[in-house]
Order: sequence, then structure tokens, then C-alpha cells
Amino acid sequence: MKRAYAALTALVCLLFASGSFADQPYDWQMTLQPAATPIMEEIRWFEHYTLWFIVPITIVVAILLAVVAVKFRAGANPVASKTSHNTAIEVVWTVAPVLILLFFAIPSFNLLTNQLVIPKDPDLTVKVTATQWQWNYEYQGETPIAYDSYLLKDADRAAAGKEDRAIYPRLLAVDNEMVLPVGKTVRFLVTAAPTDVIHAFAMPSFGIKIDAVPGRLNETWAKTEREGLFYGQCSELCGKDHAFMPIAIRVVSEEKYATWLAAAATNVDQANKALMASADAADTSALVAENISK
Ligand SMILES: [Cu+2]
Repeated sequence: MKRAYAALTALVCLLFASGSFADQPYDWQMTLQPAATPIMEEIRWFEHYTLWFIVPITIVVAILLAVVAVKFRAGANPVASKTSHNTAIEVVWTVAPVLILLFFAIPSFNLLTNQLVIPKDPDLTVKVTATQWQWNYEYQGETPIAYDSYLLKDADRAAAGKEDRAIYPRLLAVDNEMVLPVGKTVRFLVTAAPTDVIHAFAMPSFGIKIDAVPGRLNETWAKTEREGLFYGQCSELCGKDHAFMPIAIRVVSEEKYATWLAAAATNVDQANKALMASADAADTSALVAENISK
């Protein structure tokens, strides 16, 4: 009976938990996406931290405004006060914001430094080149691999084996995802094609958003902490199809990555398909196992 119940629970969870297959925004989302890198964890922490200042300040200012509006209304003050200066108040409202801003500035600069200082000797370097309107990923390894990543068109879903819209959402899914090994430090070199326009490479779960500028090589990095399929989008208005150049990154185990890399050296399309089949199957069985063990 217990087993049957567990199996039923697993099935129900599977039916409703399809969102957990891929990291992407959801309707009416209010918060940031869950983190997949230490940088994004820091960003999420910083966001919560700033709220501890923002919320009380907003409440105090709103109360002060209400008090002033009521207490000093024309009806209660037929003769207006001529007071124009109060040294004590001026000192307080100068010093207090400076102190509050210091509490923001220090962790903020820390975060910025962590984002912009690329770790020495990254495990992997991927050059990302944006063009109107697709991405090109170039793996700087012993066997150079480069391929384009386009928006997945609805008409191509069946042929690509990407009919599950929970895993491959409309306008976010691509034909060929970028593939990265989990737990490794990846350096991204980001640019746009020489005669193109400015785009931006953005991956919310990684805490990455960096401009792709023609003639300029921007650097950023990520150390992924978990496997999954992560979605982002071009984040710099770049022309009529700006909304149609999504970014998809598949983070897999080191072994799967090695297999993919070897296969991709000869045929990227086939390597991606093989990886997709094993990754999607693993996701599903892991979820079932996780739910049965609960
Ligand atoms: Cu773009």
C-alpha cells in the first residue's frame, strides 16, 4: 500500500513538476530565479539584504508624510510657520543616508568584484558571438567546436524531439544548446559579429548579463553548481528579432560532457541529440527516485 501510494505520489509529482526540468521564468514571477552559481546566490542574498533597508525606509517616509500632511494642514495652521533651518535635522538627514549607503556600497562592490574578476585557470573557455539574430558558441579546446544556436521553431519541434513544452518552452527553446560540465569554472568571452549591433548575453540562474559588442571582447564567468537546462535571452534591444534569440545552456555531468565533446567534434547535431536523450531520461528517472524515497 505504501509503495503504491509512493508510486502514485511520484506520478502526480512528475505530472505537475515539469517546471523543475528547466530553469526559466514563470508567469507572474515576483522573485529572482533560483541560483545555479555562487554569484547568483550572492545576488539573491544582496537583493534580500537591501530589502531590510528599503522596506523600513519606505514605511518611515510614508508615516512621516502622513503625519506632516495631517499635522501641518492649512486648516490646523492658519498662520504658516516661517521656520527654514534646523541644524540638527540637517546633520541627521545628511549623515544617516551616507551611513545607509555605506551599508549598500560595501557588499555591492564586493559582489561586483566577484562578478568581474575572472578566476585564474578556468576549466573551460567558450567564446560567445552574437549576430542578428542567433548565438554562436565556440569551444576553445584541443578540438575546436563551433556551432550556431537558433530559436526552436514550432514547426521543427517534432524533428528535433523537443515536443515537451515544459522542458522546451516556446520562445526559449533552441535548436542547439550550449553544453557545460557541472562544477567547472567556465570563462565566457562575449562579443558580437564585426558588422553587427550590440546584444547582451544573459543567463539569470547564473547571475550573468554582459554586453556583446562588435569589436570588443567582454569576459564573464560561471561555476555551475547543479545540472539542468537553463534559459536566458538576449538582453540588449538588437533589432526586430531581438525577442527571438534565446539562450539555452545544458549543464551535465562531467562524463556526459566528455562524451558530448568527443561526439560534437565530428557532428554537433547528433552529439546534441544523443546528449538530449540521455539527459532528459536521467532527469525523469531522478525525479521519480527522489519522490519515491520521500
Ligand atoms: Cu540580440
